[in-house]
Amino acid sequence: MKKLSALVAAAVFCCGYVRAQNPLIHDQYTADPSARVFGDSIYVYPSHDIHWAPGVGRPNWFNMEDYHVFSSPDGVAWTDHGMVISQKTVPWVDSSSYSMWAPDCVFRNGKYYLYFPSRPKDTSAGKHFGIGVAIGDHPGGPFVPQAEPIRGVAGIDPNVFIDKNGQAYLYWAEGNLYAARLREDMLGLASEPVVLSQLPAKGLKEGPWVFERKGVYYLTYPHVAAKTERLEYAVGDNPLGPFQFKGVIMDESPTGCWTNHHSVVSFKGQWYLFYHHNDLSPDFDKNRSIRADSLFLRRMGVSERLCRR
Ligand code: FUB
Repeated sequence: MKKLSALVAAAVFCCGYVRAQNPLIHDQYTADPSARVFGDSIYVYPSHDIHWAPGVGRPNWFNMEDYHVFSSPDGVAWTDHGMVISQKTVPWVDSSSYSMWAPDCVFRNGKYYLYFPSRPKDTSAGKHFGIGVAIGDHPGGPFVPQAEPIRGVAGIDPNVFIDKNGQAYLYWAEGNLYAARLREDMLGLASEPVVLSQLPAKGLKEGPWVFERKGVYYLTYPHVAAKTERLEYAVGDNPLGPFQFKGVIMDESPTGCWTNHHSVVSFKGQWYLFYHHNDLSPDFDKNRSIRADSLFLRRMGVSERLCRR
């Protein structure tokens, strides 16, 4: 058995002799990290958990009113680019919902497109989460939100994958995982949504993240197979599936954090898994903190497995 790597991912970003420590951000809660490489830096687009208080959100639940963006040239020193979107400034969002959940950001045609879910002002059609887009000239913002959410999409956890041929795809979650082609302008769907139904049927799946390596499309996602979310992956030869379940990248949180939301990115020759636990809030798992570990592909007989160690 030839191992592609035998190293254990004990710490993050082994750049030179410097090692960053998990969690990555200490002065605020951060969750749902979507990591992207833009230029020479890695950018992370997380959710921003805050404490509940009277008039601020809902007790014992996720409370998120805005997004901050973070970047780093080495994974060690992180710059907070400040608040880039607030629930108060998105025309279609219920500004008292504190529901600015997991976002993602991609670069296309000279612009940065930030995708984010939130509760719409109008929920009369039973749509409790819409997904919107905001456009910026810089990965650190500011971003200008579109007036309306994406038509035909209800759900959370947007992820955008742009294939080598330039076709962009939107993935999202609503109990199940969904996918559709995006239009060239990145602001609307170009195909009917499909359910990625070939995955384990039982247990909540959310937080899809798709990437491609050597012609193989990897779909990675949190799944509640037992008590809390673990990170699994499946592979396919088409961005719209079918995807075949392959295994577990990361087991349930040792600290009991019910959610785990992740992204996978290659930066300066190393693959990384970004995810969250609740390191800074051990007694309340909805005030979370982002982390990152190295990620490896190991050869197992004739096939390859995605492993954290
Ligand atoms: O952060 C709120 C929700 O928790 C996300 O949308 C899910 O993926 C889970 O992490």
